[in-house]
Amino acid sequence: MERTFIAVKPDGVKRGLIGNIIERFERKGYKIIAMKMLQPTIEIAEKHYAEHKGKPFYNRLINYITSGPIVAMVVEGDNVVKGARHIMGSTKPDEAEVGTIRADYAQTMEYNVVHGSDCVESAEREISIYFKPEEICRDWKTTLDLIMEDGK
Ligand code: IDP
Ligand code: MG
Repeated sequence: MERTFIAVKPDGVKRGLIGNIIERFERKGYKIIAMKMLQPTIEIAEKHYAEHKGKPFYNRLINYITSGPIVAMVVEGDNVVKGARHIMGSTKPDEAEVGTIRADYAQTMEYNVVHGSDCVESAEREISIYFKPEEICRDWKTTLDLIMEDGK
C-alpha cells in the first residue's frame, strides 16, 4: 500500500487546527500509521526542504518550519500521495479549490498550514527523515478490517 508523509505545519499547530487537519485525512479512509509532535531542528528542516535550497523564499521557509512544533504523520492508502495533495489543495491558498485544507484555512503561500509529499520517492525520503522504521505501526487493522475477517 502506498504511503505519504503529511505534517501539520507550525502555523496549523499554533492556530489550533491539528484536529481539523487530521480529520480530513481520516474521513477519507486513509490510515495513519505513525504520528508525533516535534519541533524540527534546522538540520531536519534543511534535509526536508533540500530541493528548495537557493530559492528566494528558502531562508524564510526554514525559519517558518523550525518556528514551533509540527505534527508529523505517515499516512497509508490507495494512491495516497496524489489523493492527499488533492485534499490539501494548491500551494497557493488563493488558487486552491474550495473545500481543500489550504483554501479553507490559509491566506498566503508562505503560511499554508499543511505539508504533503509530492511523489512516492519524496514520500519515502521524507518519512525516513522524520521516522525510524520502528516508529511506524505497519500491521494494525481497522475495526472494519476485523469485522470483515470475522465474516460478520
Ligand atoms: P508544496 O508544499 O505545495 O509542495 P513547494 O513548492 O514544495 O509546495 O514549497 C514548499 C513550501 O515552501 C510551501 O508549502 C510554502 O510553505 C513555501 N513556499 C513555496 N513557494 C513559496 C514562495 O514563493 N514564497 C513563500 N513561500 C513559499
Ligand atoms: Mg513540496
